Amino acid sequence: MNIHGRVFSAGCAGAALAIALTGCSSGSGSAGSEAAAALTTGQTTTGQTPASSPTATGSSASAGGAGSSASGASSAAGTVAQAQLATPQGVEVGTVSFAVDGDVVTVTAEVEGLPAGFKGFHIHAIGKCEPNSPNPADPSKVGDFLSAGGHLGASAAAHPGHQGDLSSLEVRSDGSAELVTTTDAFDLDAVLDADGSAVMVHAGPDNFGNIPTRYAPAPDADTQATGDSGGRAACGVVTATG
Ligand SMILES: [Cu+2]
Repeated sequence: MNIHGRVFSAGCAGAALAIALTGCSSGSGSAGSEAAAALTTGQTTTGQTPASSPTATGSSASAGGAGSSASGASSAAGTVAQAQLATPQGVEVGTVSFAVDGDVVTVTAEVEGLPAGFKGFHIHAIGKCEPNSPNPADPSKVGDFLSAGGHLGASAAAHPGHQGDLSSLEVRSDGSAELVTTTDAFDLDAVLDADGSAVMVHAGPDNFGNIPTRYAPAPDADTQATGDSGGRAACGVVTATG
């Protein structure tokens, strides 16, 4: 409760701020929703819009509104790191902010312009968001954002026990989603390490390794590595905001 109030009330103190900042979901018809609608309108449902510039401009509300640089945007109080999410086509689709209180990291996501439904949402181990890139564990595999590697902490546990495993995004019918979740599974030093980290939104839902044995003997290696949430739909390199 406290977290929710802190995050949203801080970013929506007044009408002007509500226009400048995405994530002002406390009222109906927020600026964030309008931005989402505008972006969705300018984009196909699969996010394959070739004209990325106008769409990216339209999504600037998620980065703090007119005149704000992406790095200067802060959609959550106490933000110490942030990631700007974009599709493989370069269309900006939202912002993920990180705030720290003791051992607890609060992750706040504001997303728009994505297909509706639950989407797997993780921190991946390498701070690269490259379309059509090789999987570092198996360079013969090439695909969108594969160079971001596996989940943060994947070598130490099976999914959903990875440090980078997070609650899923639920994208609404208008293509937007908001998520505030907390974790003590990692600290920011692990995210902002030498090779960085990337926030990933997947194309499909995460099964969290929950495969009842009436379907299969046990989750297989792929499930334990990924949660089977499909392709990588949007990615953002995590950067410190100072
Ligand atoms: Cu992932």
